[in-house]
Amino acid sequence: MTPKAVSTQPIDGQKPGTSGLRKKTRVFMEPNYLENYVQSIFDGIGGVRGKRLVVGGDGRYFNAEAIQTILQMAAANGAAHCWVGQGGILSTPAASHLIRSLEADGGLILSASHNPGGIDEDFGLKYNGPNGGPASETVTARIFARTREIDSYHVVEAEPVDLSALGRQELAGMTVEIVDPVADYAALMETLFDFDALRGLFAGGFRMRFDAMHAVTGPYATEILENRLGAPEGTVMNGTPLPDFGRGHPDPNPIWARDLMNCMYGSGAPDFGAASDGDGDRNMIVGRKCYVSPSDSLAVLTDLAHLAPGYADGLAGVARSMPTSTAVDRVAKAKGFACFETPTGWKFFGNLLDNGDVTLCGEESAGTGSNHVREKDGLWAVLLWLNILAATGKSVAELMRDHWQRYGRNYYSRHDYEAVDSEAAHALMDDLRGRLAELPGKSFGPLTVSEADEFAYDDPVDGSRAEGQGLRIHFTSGGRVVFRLSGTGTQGATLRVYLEQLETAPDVLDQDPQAALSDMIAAADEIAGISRRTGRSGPDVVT
Ligand code: VG1
Ligand code: CO
Repeated sequence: MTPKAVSTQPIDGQKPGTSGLRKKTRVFMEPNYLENYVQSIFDGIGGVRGKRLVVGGDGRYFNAEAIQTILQMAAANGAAHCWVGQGGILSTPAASHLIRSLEADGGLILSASHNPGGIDEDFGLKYNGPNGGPASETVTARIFARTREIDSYHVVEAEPVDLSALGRQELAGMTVEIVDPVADYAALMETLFDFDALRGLFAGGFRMRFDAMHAVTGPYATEILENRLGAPEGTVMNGTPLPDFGRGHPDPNPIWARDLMNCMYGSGAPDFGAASDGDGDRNMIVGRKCYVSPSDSLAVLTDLAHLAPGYADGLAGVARSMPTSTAVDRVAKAKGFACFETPTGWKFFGNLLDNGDVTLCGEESAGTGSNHVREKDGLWAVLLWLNILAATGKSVAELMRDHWQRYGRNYYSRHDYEAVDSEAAHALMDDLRGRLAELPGKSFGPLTVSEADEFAYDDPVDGSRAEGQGLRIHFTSGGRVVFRLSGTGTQGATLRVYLEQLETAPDVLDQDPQAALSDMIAAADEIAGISRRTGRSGPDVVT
């Protein structure tokens, strides 16, 4: 089992996107593809000799095989110790927690998150640093640079590790330790939330459905909600992780979590519904006949987090990604703490969290989290909602009504145009970028542009700058539309159009968001020529 060096050549396109490298599974399975990328990660972080790493993934097709390769390469590169979730399973937030609590040097997380899984679907891999968070852009740039010049990788030929057996094994001088993927994470949740109150809630007849979408949160939700909190068996739907997620899209939104939506809007709906994504870092919240948009969820949690023991002292500040609605900004203002605006992707929250500037963070894409880990965390958000419901005794619909009455309502929607011809999508963005300066003062239907720019972010902690983070058109009405291209897709380009309009008049707080935003939807199409350039008559996904 002596390590050997295998010669290789750079492979095009191994550039990490919003959240690591995502490609079609078959691409990851091509000769040397995974190996090149793993060696580039190791080289990009200055080698792994003597280091201790956490490894795990969301259980999708190719998860276990890829873990064996990673372990054989970590051993060959001199790593001292790898902790692996049993069966190769670790949710993204659980991996983040393990890196932090074990004081590991970092971790490799295998997931393409909300993208479907299977041999003809998607696979992904990302590196998280010693703070438990996704690598910064400086580090991913170094990793990418290595993929452009790599000429060999190191691997040991060895029998596969038994991923099912808890405890320590040895692999060519490296210790592999298989750990329970759920236990430490569940224990962390017990320190943040009032589990007695939550047990009381379920004992009192409160009913919920949690849709794990056949993805990684199944075992976590079953242990926490059913075993520890006493929710009835069957509370967790689709709770067994499957390599192809039951052929579904493990993306918790009203389109892909249709069964849950039908249940929550049907007769005899339970009190509360929630869903998570492939790797367990996203959350969808829905009350009885009341879907909560992720941006609103962030605002409500920011307003009421102090009702949970882990946040009883209040929040240091909050952060949201730029396209996320400004609902949370008004809560922060009312409470007197800072609200930061960052580019899309959790990696941009890391410095603010490490520096103690913010306690809660969120994205419009159903990501919410706090300083307990350095990733967004689906089940955490569900438990915080449950804690707030228990503490207030109110329903989701009542909480939303209270919130909008007090702060106004940011009507919000995201329209996605998926698998668009890449050239057409880039031409749309390039053309719009070129016209930004001439837009102010122009009218589109009843809307007049007040400002237009391209978002760039200067990190207040390390001074780094991220440019080209989305085109923003503000209107004199106070509303805005944002255009950006996705950095997680694997086919063509995905155009995301984010629409937002604040309403404060008490009699207009109950509209359908698509109706409330109809003028802006028309204006967005006119401004960017979406249908003309993409050949699409409407978006593929509306959230
Ligand atoms: C999307 C979301 C972004 C999220 C990212 C990773 O990125 O918009 O908010 O952080 O996915 O989430 P993009 O570049 O496709 O818009 V996950 O749950 O994939 O780790
Ligand atoms: Co995810």
